[in-house]
Amino acid sequence: MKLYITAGSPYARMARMLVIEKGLQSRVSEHLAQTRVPDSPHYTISVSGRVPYLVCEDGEGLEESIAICDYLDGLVGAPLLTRPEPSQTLSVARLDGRAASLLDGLAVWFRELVRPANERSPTVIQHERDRAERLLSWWETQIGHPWMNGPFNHAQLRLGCALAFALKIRGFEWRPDRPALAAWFETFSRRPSFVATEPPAPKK
Ligand SMILES: N[C@@H](CCC(=O)N[C@@H](CS)C(=O)NCC(=O)O)C(=O)O
Repeated sequence: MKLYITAGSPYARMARMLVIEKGLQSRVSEHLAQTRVPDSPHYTISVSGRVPYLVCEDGEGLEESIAICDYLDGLVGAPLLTRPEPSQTLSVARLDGRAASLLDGLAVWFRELVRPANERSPTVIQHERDRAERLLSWWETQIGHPWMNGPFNHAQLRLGCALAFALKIRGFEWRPDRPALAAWFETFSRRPSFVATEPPAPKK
């Protein structure tokens, strides 16, 4: 199978981590895609042009990081990504939603910052910074939730990749005021799959 990625994509990192977590390295090869440029060859492979994009064992493609992670998780061995019991569904949906919201907002913010200076919107940058600050402070109060500290799951994977991505935003240091979240991230960042997928430092 071919997994299309960019080195710095936090969404692709989720899928790349799952490949390692499930020991699927011999069945999944990584391929760098060119995104956000006109006429990228990637558009002939993935109609949306996004990463991660996995060409599955049936030869068809699949996008969306969580869908790819779930597919990989089901390929071999016991499932790694824990699913909520019916009684946990609502509280887990809240955690999943806020991890997704944090990551999606950070992606918009980061994308704005890497645009040419004359195309950047200060309004968008401020809006996304404020959203990130609010969500990170919410996570500081919620990170002790048992779902975030038990067996591995979507929310942990997405939050961990989001927190790492936030640290790639130059000048944005979320940890000093959020010691509980920082301690959780410190533990998360010791996962070998996380260490192995560390993206290169962004261009200055
Ligand atoms: N919801 C998608 C988001 C994927 C996404 O936005 N990926 C970015 C890279 S971080 C991308 O491919 N951007 C290329 C583009 O916008 O054309 C997922 O979870 O996989």
